Amino acid sequence: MAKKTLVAASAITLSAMVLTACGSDSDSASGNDDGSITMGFAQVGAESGWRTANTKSVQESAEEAGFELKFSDAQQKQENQIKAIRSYIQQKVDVIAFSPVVETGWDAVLQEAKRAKIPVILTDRAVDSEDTSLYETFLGSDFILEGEKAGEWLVENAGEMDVDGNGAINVVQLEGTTGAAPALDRAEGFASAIEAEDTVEVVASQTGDFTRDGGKKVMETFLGSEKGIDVVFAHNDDMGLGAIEAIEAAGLEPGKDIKIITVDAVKDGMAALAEGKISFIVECNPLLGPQLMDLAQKVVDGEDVPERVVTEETTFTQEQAAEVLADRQY
Ligand code: GYE
Repeated sequence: MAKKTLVAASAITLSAMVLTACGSDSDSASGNDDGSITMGFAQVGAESGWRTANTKSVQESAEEAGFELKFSDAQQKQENQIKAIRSYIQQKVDVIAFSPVVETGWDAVLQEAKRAKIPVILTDRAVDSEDTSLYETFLGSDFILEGEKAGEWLVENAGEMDVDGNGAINVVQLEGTTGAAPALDRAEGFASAIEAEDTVEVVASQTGDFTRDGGKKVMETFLGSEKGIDVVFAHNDDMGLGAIEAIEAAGLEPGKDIKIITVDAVKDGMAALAEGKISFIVECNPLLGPQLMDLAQKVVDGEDVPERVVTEETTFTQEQAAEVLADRQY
């Protein structure tokens, strides 16, 4: 693992954090004739409610900042993202931003961008590369912390989570996309938080690819193969919502017969939490657009930016979800 060192910073105090600056390779005078910036943005796909909110945030913020945005949807395929990045290089955009679908396999295309002197910003997901000069900064959540928060809450609420009261909490895990930073890191954080707890065990774990349908299918399999499931830990709300469908179809009551913990806190997830079908949600903030445009402007202007910008997030219980649901924007 050669990820850049994690430096904690709140979303709001971004500009105060210019510790480990790395300057841009681009001309400070770059931009369109009218001085505006062209950004090529290679999105992962449209796999989840989180992603939809993220895309909207990026598009709206680009417009507000007066950027010209070239946007592509890779349908969760790395090869499509690589193609999109190559086309942005050909089109000589001022800055490339992308959310890498998986962590590995980016060095070649990022070297091409570097040779073309086009700065790259990682947004939402990290890459696992030895060469950290291949990108200017990484803006996104601390996914290990998110997994830890989920595991810690489970341990703190062990009594309630032991649905069959047999003293053993059997957890099934719905993983995100195989090889994606949030899937790897949430699993790692969760595992470390429950490690010391002998009574809690992950008895089965499989990818549902961050989609509702994927979560439903994997949960159907688990319901057939596993005995005495107490808890589902889903790496995102959508897979948790898919699991709810599978649990109900099996004649069981989600939130009562099987407890569910998820990550994201998008509106549909929060509604299921307020309704009692989900027990706890760790927030992952998709509204990265404003910070991304701010970082892109700085990078294109040749200003220093921090090498890591971590978004600020919280967690929600059922009561807290009920309080904020009406005002939830996404
Ligand atoms: O949690 C999930 C989405 O990369 C943080 O991707 C993002 C994750 C998010 O599909 O819902």
